[in-house]
Amino acid sequence: MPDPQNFASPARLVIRQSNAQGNQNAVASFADDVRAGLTAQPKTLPPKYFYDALGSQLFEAICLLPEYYLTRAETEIFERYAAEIVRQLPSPVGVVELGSGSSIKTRLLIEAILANQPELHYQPMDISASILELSAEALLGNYDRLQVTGHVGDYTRGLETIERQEGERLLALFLGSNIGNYTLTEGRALLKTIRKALQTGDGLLLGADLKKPVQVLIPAYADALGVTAAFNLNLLSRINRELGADFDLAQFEHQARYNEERGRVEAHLVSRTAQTVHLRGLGINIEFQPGETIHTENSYKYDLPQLAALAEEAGFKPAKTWFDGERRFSCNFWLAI
Ligand code: AVJ
Repeated sequence: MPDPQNFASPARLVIRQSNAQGNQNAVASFADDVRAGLTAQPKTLPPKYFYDALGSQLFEAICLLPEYYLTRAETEIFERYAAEIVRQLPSPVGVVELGSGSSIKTRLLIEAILANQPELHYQPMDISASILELSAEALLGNYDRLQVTGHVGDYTRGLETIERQEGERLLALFLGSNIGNYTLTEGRALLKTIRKALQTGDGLLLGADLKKPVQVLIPAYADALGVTAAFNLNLLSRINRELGADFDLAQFEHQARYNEERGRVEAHLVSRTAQTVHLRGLGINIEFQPGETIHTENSYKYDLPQLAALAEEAGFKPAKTWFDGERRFSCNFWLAI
């Protein structure tokens, strides 16, 4: 019998599909985005589609890899500084998180906040319904003073539905260098959208990976076990399943490249041969030259002046930055002004 005090009571959990038109619309935009990306020159696919149920779990596995230092570095920062981070805003605070995933690192911040106030309203948003539901249930089972309102879907839609309880400041979390998937221009626009959803006196905690030698970056995105390769190739498997395509995964190779000029790691799927792929659901065929790539992801790396400029352009005052012991990763607290 579950302890009634600790049982994940439905009253403390609400999960919304922020895509109001529901699932059919999501299928249509996946089809449109795949069509546009694969008929473009060079070929591209948006990284947000990595995160089906398997893709989200593969990403969790990536976070455990020895080469993928980002998650460990950010966790180290929270283990050391969580109390100081959450003290940047007066209590009571509510927490909003963009791209919450498993919410494992967030637990350290949740615990630090619950040490200062009796209850916490946590509003996670994620593109993956499965991981959002799993992590919300797990959190409610562990924290009986927590209330969770989850949003499944794109950040921009989720940000429109943010709730604020009486007298509370909001702390928005954008962790794990999730911002790195956006170009600097897109990132600036998203940060402005976040700022608009907040009020003056609220805060944003931005986890941003720092520029570093390519000898460290490439293994982080092309690990020896091949988990990142599986994560990247799973996008083709998702297209096969959801859009009736016939990608032969063995005919594509995962590749991570560092684009020095743009300051980003790029993930590609390289065609091993000349081949034609049939996308039955879209009624199109796509041809590949040997060595031709599909560019599936950018992971931008930042320096401190870049981050300061982004804060200012988006309407925030950078208040404090914390680093892991090896200064690989940064957590930046910005005050909405
Ligand atoms: C979740 C976007 C931060 O870019 O580092 C990890 C995703 N891709 N390995 C990143 C990812 C390949 C990750 N983000």
